[in-house]
Amino acid sequence: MSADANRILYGYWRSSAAYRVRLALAFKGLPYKSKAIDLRSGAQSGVGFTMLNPQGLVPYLIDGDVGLNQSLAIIEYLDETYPDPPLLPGDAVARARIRAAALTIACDIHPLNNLRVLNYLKGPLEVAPESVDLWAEHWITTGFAALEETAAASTGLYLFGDSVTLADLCLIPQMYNARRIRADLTAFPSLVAIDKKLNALPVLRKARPEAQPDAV
Ligand SMILES: N[C@@H](CCC(=O)N[C@@H](CS)C(=O)NCC(=O)O)C(=O)O
Repeated sequence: MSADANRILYGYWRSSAAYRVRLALAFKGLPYKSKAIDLRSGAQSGVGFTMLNPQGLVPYLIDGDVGLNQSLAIIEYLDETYPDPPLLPGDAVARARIRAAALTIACDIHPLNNLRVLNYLKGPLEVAPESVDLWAEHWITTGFAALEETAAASTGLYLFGDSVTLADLCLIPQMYNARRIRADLTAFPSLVAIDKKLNALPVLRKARPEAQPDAV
């Protein structure tokens, strides 16, 4: 296992991809140092950070002598390296279903609402700010409509029963984002209920955006 002092997470308090990784680290009880990359100031594109992650996106995790980007790859690395408690429990089918729900958020919702995408719409494409908000809400609610069925079918407390999984760690930040843009969540009562139960877990509290050192 890597020394705790050598675990560093580069993130931003409101980054939902970084929030996923903070949740995984908190869930597994893994200590780390936070290094804030101020996305509003464009620090993600500066040479200091792109030397680490040429994509210019947070999160980026250093764990000992390992450096990793992409939140889901990071979380799966953590899950394989520090397996207890597991974030992908069950057999191959159960794990595939958890990954599918996580990817619905991480691939089909979140990228369409990322800062650089919204900035491109507002800037070079000259889309009106209110239309950009509609764009963001549209892709969140389109993805949530499918996830609501998963949530409603769950026989336990969370998206896949009574164990917190990778899918739940993706849901929490996406719900946070949805509320930030004041998306109408009335069509998603099961997702709202699960998110509430997840947010009540003390172990996950320190991962919240407002608990981060760079929160303003
Ligand atoms: N697929 C990547 C997405 C990472 C990502 O988009 N991060 C956002 C913050 S949530 C970012 O760094 N945005 C900077 C920008 O858009 O310029 C992951 O899951 O890690």
